[in-house]
Amino acid sequence: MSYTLYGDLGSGAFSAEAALAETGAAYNFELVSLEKNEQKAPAFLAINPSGKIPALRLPEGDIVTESAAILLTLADHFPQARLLPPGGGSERARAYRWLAFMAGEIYPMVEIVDYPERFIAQEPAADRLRESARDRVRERIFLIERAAAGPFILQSGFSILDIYAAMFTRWSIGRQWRETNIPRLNALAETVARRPAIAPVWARHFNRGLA
Ligand SMILES: N[C@@H](CCC(=O)N[C@@H](CS)C(=O)NCC(=O)O)C(=O)O
Repeated sequence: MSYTLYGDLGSGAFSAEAALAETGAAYNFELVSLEKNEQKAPAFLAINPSGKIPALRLPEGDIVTESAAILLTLADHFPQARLLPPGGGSERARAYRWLAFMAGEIYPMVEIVDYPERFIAQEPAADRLRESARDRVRERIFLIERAAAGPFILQSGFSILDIYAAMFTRWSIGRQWRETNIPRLNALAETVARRPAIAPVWARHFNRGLA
């Protein structure tokens, strides 16, 4: 039995797939097309009732949803991949802090940027809401830029935080803003994209090499 990852290219499924690639585990990728709204189809709602990707089916059959929970689960399943610093120490606490920050403070803003009409129906107001959410994403990513130890977020080295942060650099904020305002995270994303295990995953999801 292997893992099955449900997701789309360029989506939050990137983080789960990149972590899977780092572990060396066997997995299948089941496409759930956001363009076709398949995340809201009954077949997928039976997997994740919140109608969002990614979702991961574990080899034993259980489903894990929520990108941060998937990353933590994979770090637990494959300790030899060292996706997190050792448990109980201050670096682990720091890892939890910034993982929770990205999942709780940044990811929800991305839904507003992508689907402002879910929150306010009227056209001009929806556009203003989208831009305001984009500003919040930028402000919050900037906090990670400041907190990052460099070259990775944690002093202890590469972790799932770097995969997660690299993904957020590819959404909502815009290339020019990214290159001007978050040079350390920009470089970190390029480092993540070049990791041997992740490089093919990055290319599939973001399709344009390091663009
Ligand atoms: N809290 C969820 C958010 C997942 C999420 O918003 N995924 C996006 C794709 S990146 C999605 O499925 N959007 C489709 C929708 O909201 O209808 C997580 O961390 O996994």
